[in-house]
Amino acid sequence: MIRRSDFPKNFCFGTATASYQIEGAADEDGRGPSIWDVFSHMPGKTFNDETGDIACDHYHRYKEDVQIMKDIGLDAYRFSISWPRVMPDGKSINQKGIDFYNRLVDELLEAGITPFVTLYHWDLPYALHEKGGWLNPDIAMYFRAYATFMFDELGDRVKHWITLNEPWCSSFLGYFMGEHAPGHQNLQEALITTHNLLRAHGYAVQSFREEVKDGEVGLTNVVMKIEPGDSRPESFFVASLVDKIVNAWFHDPVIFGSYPEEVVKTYSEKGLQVPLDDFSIISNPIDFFGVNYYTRTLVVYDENDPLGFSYAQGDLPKTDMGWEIYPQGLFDMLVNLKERYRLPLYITENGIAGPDKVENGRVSDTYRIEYLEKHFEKVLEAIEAGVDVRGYFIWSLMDNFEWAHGYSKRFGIVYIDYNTQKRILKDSAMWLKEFLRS
Ligand code: GCO
Repeated sequence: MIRRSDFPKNFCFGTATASYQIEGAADEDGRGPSIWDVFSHMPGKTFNDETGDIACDHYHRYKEDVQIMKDIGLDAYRFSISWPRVMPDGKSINQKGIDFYNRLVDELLEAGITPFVTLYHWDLPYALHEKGGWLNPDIAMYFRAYATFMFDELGDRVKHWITLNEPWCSSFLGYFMGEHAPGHQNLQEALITTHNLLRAHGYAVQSFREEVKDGEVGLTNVVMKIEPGDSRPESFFVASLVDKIVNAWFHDPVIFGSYPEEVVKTYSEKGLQVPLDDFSIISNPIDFFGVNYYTRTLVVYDENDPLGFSYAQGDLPKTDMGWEIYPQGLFDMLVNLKERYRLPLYITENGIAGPDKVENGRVSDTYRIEYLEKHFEKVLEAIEAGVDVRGYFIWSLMDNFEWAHGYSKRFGIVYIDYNTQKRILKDSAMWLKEFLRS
């Protein structure tokens, strides 16, 4: 059995959340609307038309939530700042909004929990969206100003910062596949928004170096293990291309100052414009990559698809999201990232959604314990293989608003009864508590 003491001394275990998914209090204390407020209020965009208006009511219950983490014995907590809460129009300061994060940070520090702050987890102020949002190149400067403000306000106490969470989702799910806010379906826009996200990231890193001298800053990407879904050589070829489309596209510019050439060529051949400016900003040196890992993705050659591939179903056991459970992929990707980029890594998200129910006051999520244990083992193997992994954050602390899936997917180690806002520690949380003491 794996034990905490098998991990390096300074290795930190935490949980992760995101503002729009947990905070609620959407109209309170001067918060402005974000693209997710507007999107989730449009009929048909989310499961049962659910929204983050109330979510887990964390805005009011943060003390209880911090106490829960303290009881479990967690070292760290990764949360995100709601940009429209601190800057309702994207640029003017809302003191009550910043007060909330000050209280949260103080509460965490008092509980002995290290805060890891994500600046952008998808809730763009709607006022900025109306100015073109991520399509507008000026967005990078708005983001820099917002980031600078947050570094000034919290940088004395918060030493671990993540600029963006999963720019792939913001750009490709939001602007190409239409599943996420703002719901556009245009590949050219996805390429422009990716670039502006990366520029925003780079400017924020630049400001971080001026504002926070004794901290670290990084970027979190969703890291997908891409494998061919059949044995045709063409499928092997597209698997390698898709790996670069989803993974290297979001890492290479930050480290090498360029997009992977093969992908630039593929897009250009389709008549798409790939923005190629500002790489010196984008590649401002960072301190770590955050890795969000959930599953592998199978792709096969598809001559009818404009980019030549389609997704395939695998036959491994699946989670409630329909994602295959594949711990080996975490090990493989950690090793790949190490070899290609040579940066320290944090696993900033990993976890599983399942059909959790309260029975006699208990939630027995044995499958989640197994999932976590197997992934912990792979992290340890990666460390033993020489990968510099510094921490692991479970997605998520508590059940929450799972974007287009509304409240239908439960990822938490803490169960939320959405009628009463009661928090119930699932068996996985009890297991984790034991593990952290071991
Ligand atoms: C993501 C986001 C989280 C999700 C989680 C489960 O990776 O999509 O960072 O906000 O809730 O990943 O899908």
